Amino acid sequence: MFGLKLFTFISTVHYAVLVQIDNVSNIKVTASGKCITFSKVMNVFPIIGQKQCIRKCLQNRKCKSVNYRKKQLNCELIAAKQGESGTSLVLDLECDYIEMENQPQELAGSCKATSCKVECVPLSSGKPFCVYGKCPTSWQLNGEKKYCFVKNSLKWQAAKDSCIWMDGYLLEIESEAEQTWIQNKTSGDRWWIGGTDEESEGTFIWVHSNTTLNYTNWLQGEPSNGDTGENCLEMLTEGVWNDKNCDSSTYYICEKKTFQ
Ligand SMILES: [Ca+2]
Ligand SMILES: [Ca+2]
Repeated sequence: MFGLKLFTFISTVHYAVLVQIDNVSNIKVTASGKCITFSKVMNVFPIIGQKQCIRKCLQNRKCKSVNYRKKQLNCELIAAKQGESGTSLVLDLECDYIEMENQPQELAGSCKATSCKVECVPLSSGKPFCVYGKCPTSWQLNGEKKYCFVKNSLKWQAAKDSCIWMDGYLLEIESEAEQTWIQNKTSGDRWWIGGTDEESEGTFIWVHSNTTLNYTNWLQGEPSNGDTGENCLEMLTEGVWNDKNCDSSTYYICEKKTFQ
């Protein structure tokens, strides 16, 4: 009798463990034999399992879907999903296309409910660890702020994302002193900074702080909202500001607090 009870107990525990594992493996392939094409693959991980591939995507806030290439065991993280502009789903028999909705979120481990801005890695201690990219040059110190001048031309939105990836934000100029310091570092080039009037035409805000502009340094006649509309803030070669089409590409400046 005792033996039977023990057996029942063990079976129940065993069953519970099985159910738990089974839940975690409950992956839903969105489209088997198809791959998504999108100009920007965020990351590629070679020779990893499908579940691991989904885990990598769930741990990255920008990742919306993956292409899993079954023959090479290759995993591509994609910052878009089917139906979004610039994407198309194409036939590829060796590929599984998988979106992140309805996947078992527990695959992300301690990174499940993280506040990491971009990528999170669960440590063996059980704590989540936020991973950030590096400034391609080096952060330059000025008082309580530091700045990264990136001489790589991007559209405004991509420049903004790139700064977040470095654990910073697109530059916000709040005083004449800050403007002067920046200007001495940048003359001769044009740079995106973090202001936009995309939400409400004519009302520029600093997008990271979500505040209106106190200090301004507009070129005379700007902002003009010229041509087909100009909603993003750039600093011109002489340091004065201009509103410009957000889809044009130019250098950019990231900022972060020194003790962040
Ligand atoms: Ca505008
Ligand atoms: Ca303008």
